[in-house]
Amino acid sequence: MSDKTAAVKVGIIMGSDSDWPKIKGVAAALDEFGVGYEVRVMSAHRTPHVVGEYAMTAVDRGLKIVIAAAGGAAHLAGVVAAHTTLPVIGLPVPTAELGGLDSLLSTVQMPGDVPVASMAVGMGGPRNAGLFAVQILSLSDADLAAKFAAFKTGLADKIAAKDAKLQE
Ligand code: RP5
Repeated sequence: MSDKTAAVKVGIIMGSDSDWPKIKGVAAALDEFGVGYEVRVMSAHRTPHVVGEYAMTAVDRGLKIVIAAAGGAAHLAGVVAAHTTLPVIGLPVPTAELGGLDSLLSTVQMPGDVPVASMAVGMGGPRNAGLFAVQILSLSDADLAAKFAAFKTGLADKIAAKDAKLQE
């Protein structure tokens, strides 16, 4: 669960509530690091004005990063990036029809001058979106940076332990 006392720094938005079961790993990653976030449903196609308003007011509301997840014709991250100076992380959601290749291409293929940092479809995509947000926030937060460094050390320790077990 989100730490209600933590300042909300990350906006997690998705094109439909049907995306949530596939992307909730984003929130889990932020929870691990105690980063505050909000979760909203809004659609680049079904509620375009809501998306525009959200993106245009994000800086004033104290957000530092927006993570935008969508599937199919996944324009949500791009539309947010068009309306804010904040870094935007795009999360392509797997689809039944085309396996998420549709989501990936429509998220990642941004025109020059409007960057979106696109994560993987499925696999570690949602978790990596959360971790990438933590890394960005770590640049101006020494405590968070120390936590992330400890997390990286932990990863290396786990792999070393697995390798050592194989050598037994
Ligand atoms: C996209 O359309 C959403 O992000 C979702 O992945 C997809 C299907 O939405 P629903 O029809 O389930 O609401 O905009």
